Amino acid sequence: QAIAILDSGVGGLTVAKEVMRQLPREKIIYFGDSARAPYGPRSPQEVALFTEQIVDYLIQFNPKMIVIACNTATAFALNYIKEKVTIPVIGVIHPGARAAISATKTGKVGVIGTIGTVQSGAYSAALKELNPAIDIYSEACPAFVPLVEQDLFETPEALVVVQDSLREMKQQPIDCLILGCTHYPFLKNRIKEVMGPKVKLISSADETAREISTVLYQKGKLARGNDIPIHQFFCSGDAEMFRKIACQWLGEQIELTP
Ligand code: DGN
Repeated sequence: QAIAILDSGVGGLTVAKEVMRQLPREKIIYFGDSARAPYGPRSPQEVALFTEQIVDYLIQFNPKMIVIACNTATAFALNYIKEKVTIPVIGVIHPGARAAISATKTGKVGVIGTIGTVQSGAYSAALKELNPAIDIYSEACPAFVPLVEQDLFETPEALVVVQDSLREMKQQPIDCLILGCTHYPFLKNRIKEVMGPKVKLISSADETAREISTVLYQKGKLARGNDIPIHQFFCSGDAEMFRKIACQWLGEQIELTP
């Protein structure tokens, strides 16, 4: 049985890569909804509907758990999907919040994400639930996802966009910054260059992979045996673009069904 991972596009590959590293025996079935990305500016109802459609599709493969590797979809659909299916479902916001709480020394945490994620207040709620004294500075960066989906994240234009988008965040007294969108680790080097060495960047991928491991362990469902899993990738949009970005990010060839 596989772990099903979904995102609005290539962003969830940042989580998939970490799962491959931490849990190399686990097979992954990945769905990237590139045709309908970005989810950021869409209404909560629409994001919830798209997430439900993808979950319905992935459920046919009888996965052992579902990972909503998209912050926007986690903010708007995690609870709904949890009620709908009988297998474990996890999102990326609580793992990201936990990682930030353990990383911050000053209690001043920045959050960047899509418009939907930032407006939902989901990170603030998750951070405050863990520690009510945390100070949170959030900012939406709607220009980032299109850069990543179009494979422009290594270009000089990307640095300009990142500089512009983080101008205010750079003035904040934070000691760590949550990359609250699974696409943003693709821009990590650019973001680091702009924010400087004093701000620690937090991606939810590591902590999400750890949570997957805990859930599977508790359910007695961790993969055993020494077979190398063959992962399966599905994408609703430009297959060649998806393949190019995925191979580059994962450092291997992938089996992709458009
Ligand atoms: N990668 C998604 C997220 O983490 O929010 C959404 C990106 C998007 O579609 N705007």
